[in-house]
Amino acid sequence: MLSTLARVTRPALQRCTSSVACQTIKFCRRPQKVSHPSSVHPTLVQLRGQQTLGSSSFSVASHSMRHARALDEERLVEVEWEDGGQNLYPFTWLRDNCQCSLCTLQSAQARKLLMSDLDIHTGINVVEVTNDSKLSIVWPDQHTSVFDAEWLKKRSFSPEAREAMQEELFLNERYYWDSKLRIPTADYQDILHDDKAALAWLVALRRVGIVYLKGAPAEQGHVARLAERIGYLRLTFYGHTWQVVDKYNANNVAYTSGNLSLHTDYPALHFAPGVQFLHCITQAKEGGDSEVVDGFHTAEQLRREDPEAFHTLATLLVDFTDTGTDYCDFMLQSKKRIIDVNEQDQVVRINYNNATRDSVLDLPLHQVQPFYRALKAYVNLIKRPENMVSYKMEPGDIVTFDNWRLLHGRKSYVSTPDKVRHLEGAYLDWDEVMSRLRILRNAVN
Ligand code: OGA
Ligand code: NM2
Ligand code: ZN
Ligand code: ZN
Repeated sequence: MLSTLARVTRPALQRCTSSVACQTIKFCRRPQKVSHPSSVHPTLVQLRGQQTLGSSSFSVASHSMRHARALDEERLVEVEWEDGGQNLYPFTWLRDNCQCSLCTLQSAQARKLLMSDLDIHTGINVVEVTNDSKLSIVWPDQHTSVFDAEWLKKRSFSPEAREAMQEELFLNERYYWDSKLRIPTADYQDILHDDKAALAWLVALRRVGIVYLKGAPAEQGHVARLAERIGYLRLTFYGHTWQVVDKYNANNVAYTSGNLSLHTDYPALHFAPGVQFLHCITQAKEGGDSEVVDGFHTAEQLRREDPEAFHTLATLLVDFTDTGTDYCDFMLQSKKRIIDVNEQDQVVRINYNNATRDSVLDLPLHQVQPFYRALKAYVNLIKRPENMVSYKMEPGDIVTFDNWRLLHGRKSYVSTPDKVRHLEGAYLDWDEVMSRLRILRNAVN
């Protein structure tokens, strides 16, 4: 079980490998090293009675400037800090980011300075450190800029500082997991009323990809209430929220009592919902169990075990389709890679629902069989018991998860007239979730 900060900073876990003997959650550093300079400490957040998770970083140390000088040749300002460190700031960047009320609309914290008014070859007339340890610059046109020390330090261009800032903003470090995961769990009412609990929830949702909430009333309306805690939910053709029940003439396989194989929701949308909530209102007597898998962890396993299959799924565009009527009528088509990687070749999104994968397959003949082989290899891998976590939802439970990362499924169930299985679902997007996370972090710290 993940419990100590030491685990978070241990370089041995810089990369997740299945050979690394991690009991429950693997803390996965992205392939490029992410380090925490001394000014940045990961905080700990506790989810009730569960594991402790590393939170986002935030600065605690205060920095003051010893000295500053202009390196006119390189057009850089060199700042020397009291602790002995030095940082370099380009003239052009400093002028562009002048914080005065002529250059910045303070009420919006937005730039007023226009590109047409920015001289990208500007020199500097005077540089000095003020008595209250601020950087003061007089530009050739006599315009003056004053920069706060802490503000400058956070925006340092050193690789370590850039990495720390990006991690603070986006929390992109993930804990990879397998069947040994104990799903982080919290109380629904705590999440609604306690900012610390809400922050811990969202940090775990980001880092682990799934958080289980207990104690919600077993009635409709609570996924919407939870979305309001964050901001607003994501409307789709299935409505603001949607009812997962066995429906006559179902417009989606989810609305039957059949088995749902591991999938991500809505690959038929080019911008699939980032986050999903599912609230159990009533459960079937027989069947209806849930399954979840870490899509990033299993994709990395595929990359190691079957690089060719990984490459195929990370390269070929697959058509998805969804047609019907619900919130209104719809006829969706999309083209997605089943494994999405970013510019640094890191897995950043899984797009896969076998039910909405189109019969239209826009591939040259010779790539058809290799595609099926690759997909089969990935599906066999995600289905492995050692990768899967299973649970059966009870009325009042809400599962919240990263729909860009997790694959989820459900066992078939038996519908009886007296006990109708009913889940209410809703989608959100990561931008809104991360926005609330940052606000909560500021409020809590
Ligand atoms: C869905 C889904 C899970 C369940 O509706 O897309 O995955 O347990 N449902 O019914
Ligand atoms: N529902 C649950 O990709 C999908 O069609 C997922 C979406 C119907 C809103 C199911
Ligand atoms: Zn200015
Ligand atoms: Zn689903």
